Amino acid sequence: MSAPQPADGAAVRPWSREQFEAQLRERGRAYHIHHPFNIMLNSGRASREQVRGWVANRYYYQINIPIKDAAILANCEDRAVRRNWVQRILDHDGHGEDPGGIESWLRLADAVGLARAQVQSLEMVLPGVRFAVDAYVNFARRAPWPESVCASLTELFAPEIHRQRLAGWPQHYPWIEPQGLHYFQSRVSLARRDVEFGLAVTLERFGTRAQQERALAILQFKLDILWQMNDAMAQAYGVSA
Ligand code: AHQ
Repeated sequence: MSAPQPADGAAVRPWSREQFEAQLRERGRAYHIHHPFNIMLNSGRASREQVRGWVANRYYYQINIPIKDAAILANCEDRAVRRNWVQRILDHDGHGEDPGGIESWLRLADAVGLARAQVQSLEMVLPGVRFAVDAYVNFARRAPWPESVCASLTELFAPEIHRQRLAGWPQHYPWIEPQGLHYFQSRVSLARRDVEFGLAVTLERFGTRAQQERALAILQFKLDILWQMNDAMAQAYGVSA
């Protein structure tokens, strides 16, 4: 996607950092918090089958995050960036006494009444979810690492979606054992920490107007990945208005 060129052929001036950040944040209107399936889930109207389907399908996304992040590390020549980014893998795979986010997600599966073995078999993962997640991992394998950092910025909008779950699910879904929600609690602060670094890298590395427009296109690509996962689940499990 090339930047708009004025008639006289002069390059369009880049946005200031503040303007560029505002442009990135404005894309939050397409975040999956606004998808009908997520709205159903977070407003308490999901059935047990729909909640279980969501947990089993999102498990595929969760186990691929550290693989995606390892691809970014493999592409990144900048030691300072790698020193920061490696923490994301440890957060999900676990480290020392911390069992990690993937284990927390399996505890969420336990809490909603799914058998771990069934979730780990990936037999419930829908084609549309698998394709969307694989598109994200393959993007990170192929793209320059700053572009993959930019793609992670959908987490600009993640603290709110986690807070919605923590605020609503206990009374919406009393049948879910409360300790299963630990993952959402952990992500509120981790997402904020991760996004602070990712945003600083993106504002720094995407300097020309053409690069800034590219960053917006990358963010839209990742927003579409999250949206498509919800589309696939709505199609498979139904979505009540
Ligand atoms: O639990 C999530 C997570 O660990 C990550 C990592 C980050 C990335 O690298 O793209 N994105 C992300 C997200 C997580 N949870 C999603 C949710 O709705 O629970 C949100 C998702 C994101 O906003 O990209």
